[in-house]
Amino acid sequence: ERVLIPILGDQLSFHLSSLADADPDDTTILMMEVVEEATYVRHHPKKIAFLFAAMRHHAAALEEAGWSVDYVRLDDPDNAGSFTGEIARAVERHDPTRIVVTEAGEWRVQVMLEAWETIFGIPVAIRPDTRFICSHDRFNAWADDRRELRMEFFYREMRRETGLLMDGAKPVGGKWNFDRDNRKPARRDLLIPRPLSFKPDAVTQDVLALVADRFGDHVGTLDGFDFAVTRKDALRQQRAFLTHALPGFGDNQDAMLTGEPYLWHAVLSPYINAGLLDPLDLCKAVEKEYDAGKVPINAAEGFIRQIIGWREFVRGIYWREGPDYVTRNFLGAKRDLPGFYWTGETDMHCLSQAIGQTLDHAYAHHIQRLMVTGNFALLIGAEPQQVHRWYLEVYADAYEWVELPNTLGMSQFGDGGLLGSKPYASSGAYIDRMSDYCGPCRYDVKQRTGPDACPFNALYWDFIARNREKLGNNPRMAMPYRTWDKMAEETRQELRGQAKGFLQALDKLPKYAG
Ligand code: FAD
Ligand code: DLZ
Ligand code: SF4
Repeated sequence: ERVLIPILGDQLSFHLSSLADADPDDTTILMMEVVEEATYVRHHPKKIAFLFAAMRHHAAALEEAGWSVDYVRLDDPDNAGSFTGEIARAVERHDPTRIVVTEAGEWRVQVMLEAWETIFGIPVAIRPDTRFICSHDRFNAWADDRRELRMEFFYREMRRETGLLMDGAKPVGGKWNFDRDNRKPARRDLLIPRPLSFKPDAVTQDVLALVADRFGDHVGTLDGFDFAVTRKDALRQQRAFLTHALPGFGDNQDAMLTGEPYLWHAVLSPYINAGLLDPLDLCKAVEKEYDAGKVPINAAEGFIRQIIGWREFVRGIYWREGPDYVTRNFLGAKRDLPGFYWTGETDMHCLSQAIGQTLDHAYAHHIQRLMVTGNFALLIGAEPQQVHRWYLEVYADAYEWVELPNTLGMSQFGDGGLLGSKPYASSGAYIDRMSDYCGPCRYDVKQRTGPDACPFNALYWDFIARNREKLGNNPRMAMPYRTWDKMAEETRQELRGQAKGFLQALDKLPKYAG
């Protein structure tokens, strides 16, 4: 027999389910750089370069391990431009008796894989992606008999099943969650860790030239590209994180500092999501640091929760909710996302910092995504689908299965509360508490109205007031509604007038032309 095994760009792992029982002697692995994947949204050039470079290095590593790899480059003159088009050409070239593939990371591509059997008239086995800890069936079994899906309870089951940070049936340290010890405000520290910087080799330089030529008009800069593009280098970054940043991860998880994009974060998500690093191995390595007394429990637990809790939970939601999840808009938000999301040019310092570094590095950490860019989009009533598209474009770690629930669900409350029990909306006070952004800002975070007032303040109250019908009965929103109701009518009108003026000015700003 002749087996064709297509490996997609985010499947760059050796222990892939499609390869589990494959025999190198009768298998051809197919890897394809295709224009459709690079342009279905206009990905950040660093994201495309990372993926193509990682794909080319992975193909070489597979060949070294004895596999036959048929690698189709973007500049191949016969390149068909899409996954299905390339499968058609590969079927001609190799005349396979069957195709085996690991399931895709998004509905759009999964639908393609599911059509191949009919289109090509040969058996196509689509296998579960076993790089995740929780299978679709396992997630559904957990979710089916629950009225409300809460990450915290799902996470406890994953702790039990993996045995991570468990002391028999009990959580290590006596508590499941040490978040109370986390979330300290930002402090300047001379010892802020830095992610490693990897010098592009000849293969990566070729990719950088190709991406500059073909996708140089996408927003975001390619300059200073220094991502790891091999498993070996990704493991070096993992080690650097464990040694230098993990000990401070919990304490500083929500902190934001001007000019410091990474702080104590892992900066590993592009590598985990593309398959260069294994999430469970990483968690075991974190546990080992804790066991060795090198990191405190709040850091180890907090980090492991992000991976076996949040990461697995959002994936479960994505596949459970189905392909129409992307259309949800619980709050009926319709505003266009302002053009400055694609330039960083705004006098709101927090936004210019978060957006500017995103365009520079294709990275922002969680609190910047949630409480700065996400919060602002939520407060102005931006259409969740536009917000979703932006996040999918600009982050090197963005694939729909993880980006969509985080954006549309957690950040924009578009699903009405599947991901979080209340919207992550806040005034400028939160940003001021967790960052040093407000000091140099042109606006005054303490003022609510007037020309110098921080826009987040009036926008927050306007958001509360205008969404009363949808949010007024949410018990977790009782406090802000009580505060709003206690305000003098005149104050309420001033706040709404201030927000209205700001939104009118915002709507006159240039839109994104891409
Ligand atoms: P750390 O802060 O060091 O966290 C460690 C790891 O935990 C990450 O590498 C990641 O694998 C995992 N993790 C943490 N939080 C989450 C989460 N909420 N969901 C899933 N995994 C998580 N993450 C993505 O991987 N891809 C995305 O496209 C993405 N889009 C997001 C959009 C919005 C609006 C928000 C609020 C969050 C999004 N996240 C996304 C989650 C999170 O912001 C990133 O995983 C994180 O910033 C990656 O950087 P890091 O590796 O330094 O993470
Ligand atoms: C994101 C991406 C990009 C930019 N380019 C490619 C590509 O040329 N070839 C490929 O195999 N995969 C690419 N990807 C990743 C796919 O879009 C990803 O596999 C799907 O989102 C499904 O998970
Ligand atoms: Fe952002 Fe307001 Fe602070 Fe300026 S004052 S940085 S706009 S929160």
